[in-house]
Amino acid sequence: MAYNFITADEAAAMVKNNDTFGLSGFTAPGVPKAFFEAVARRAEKEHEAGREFKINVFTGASTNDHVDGILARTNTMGRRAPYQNTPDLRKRINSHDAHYFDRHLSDMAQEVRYGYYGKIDYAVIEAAEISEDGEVLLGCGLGNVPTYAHLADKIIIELNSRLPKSLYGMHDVYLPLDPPYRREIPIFHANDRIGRPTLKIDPAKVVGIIRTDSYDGVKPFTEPDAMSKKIGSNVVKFLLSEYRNGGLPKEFLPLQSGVGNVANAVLYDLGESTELPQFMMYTEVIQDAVLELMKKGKCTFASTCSMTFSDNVESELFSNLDFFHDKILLRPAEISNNPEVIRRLGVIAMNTALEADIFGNVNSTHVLGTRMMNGIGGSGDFTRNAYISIFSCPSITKEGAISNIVPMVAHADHSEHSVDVIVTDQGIADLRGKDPVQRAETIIENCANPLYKELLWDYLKLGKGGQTPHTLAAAFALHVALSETGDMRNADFAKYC
Ligand code: 0RQ
Repeated sequence: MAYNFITADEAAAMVKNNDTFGLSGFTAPGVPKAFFEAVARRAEKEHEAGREFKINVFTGASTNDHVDGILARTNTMGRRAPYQNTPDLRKRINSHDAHYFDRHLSDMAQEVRYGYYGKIDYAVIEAAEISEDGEVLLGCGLGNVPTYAHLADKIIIELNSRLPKSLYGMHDVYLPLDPPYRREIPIFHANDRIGRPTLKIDPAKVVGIIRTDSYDGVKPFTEPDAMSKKIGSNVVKFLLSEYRNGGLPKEFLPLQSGVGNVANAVLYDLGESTELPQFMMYTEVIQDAVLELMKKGKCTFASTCSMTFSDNVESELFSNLDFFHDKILLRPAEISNNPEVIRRLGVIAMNTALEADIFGNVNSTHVLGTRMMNGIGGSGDFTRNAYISIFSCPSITKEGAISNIVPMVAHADHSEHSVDVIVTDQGIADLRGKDPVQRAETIIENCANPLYKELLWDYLKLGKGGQTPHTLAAAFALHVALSETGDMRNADFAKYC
């Protein structure tokens, strides 16, 4: 079949107000880079002419400035799910210009297939290559592309000449059946391959191919700061002691790690440890540190949804693909984050909290319980199903004006029933087997910052009984003090009791 090569502006001219798009990719990699810039240009003209023009965007996870950034700045974003992390879009979400619903990443594809969110008008897919009969060689991030491509009425391909054809074989494209026909996901080791190396689409749906030529634009990895190093070294201390005490099997277990500085610091320290054996990763994102661990032979394999490498590291990967080819497998989000597989493999989950409370509940998403930061991402998929689930955060933020350990989280993403361990720069709180008061004592003693310890002990002592001795009127005293005075240290429980 002969495809129609078009410009991004020609593709954008086809778009109608309120169309819904499903995108390839997960974090910046694999996400389209030209089409939505053109849609934003079109939107500006429509808005100038006084016409309503917004689109709905469903992704794998966060995207890049070419999608979320530009659509937010031009106020073109309508509905958006399941995860984002762009400052401009965050503003639109918190002012209700964009309607964001924050879902577990493993759930999104099946929920779209179940019909929760209506029909998908277009799938927009970044590709390294497409054959005449519709075999698509995908880029460096998959997300929910198999589902979006399957359900969309029309498909737009962005053919990126930067992507080497030698990526062939690094993808594991798999679309499960839906209930009541769903079978087991047959992954028994992190490196089991279950799907196809390419995405098969119906070539008749392709309305145009846009040529592109750019990197994913992931910012270079910076050396972890002192706080991240302290937290990272405490996480590693905990893993090592578990390993020594037989709390983890001698073969070790696959790791999941979130994104950011702390995750990189943990991986770096794990690489330095001579005591820990080689390990695999079963995760949603791999960052620069993982390639280093692979070169050292410490990490032998990574199953992931995306290779979120900075541009330099991505170039290094592309020029050494022979070495990395059989060490990395890219899967769709509902497989990389699949609860059944995570539980079967016994994944060690390491994620980040905005704040944790003294009883072990975690807020990963809402600043002061109201303002959306990013979203739950894959943290819930892994936390709930992990062999052991670790949350880390600094003990204080903004030079001590904020305690990240609070009496009660102002929004709960991960409950006391799923969180096993909390780690800060101050230390480690192992919550397993402890009742709520014992958990509170451990968290205050080991994880709270000295600036806040007394305040948190005072709160615990206020309790008048019950298994979880909250004093409801005073539970948010630290948050209220932060919003009213700019500093949680001004909290005054006496005002409420
Ligand atoms: O603000 O940007 O003004 O400096 O929040 O905080 O410490 O830089 O932390 O970048 O690692 O993000 C939970 C948001 C942490 C992230 C979260 C302020 C702080 C700073 C950012 P500034 P840090 P990080 C893998 C799994 C959910 C998704 C997930 C996240 C800014 O890890 O989105 O886990 N997780 N996915 O100053 C007010 C507090 C605060 C606070 C920090 N308690 N109150 N502000 N800040 N704590 C990835 C995927 O799913 C793809």
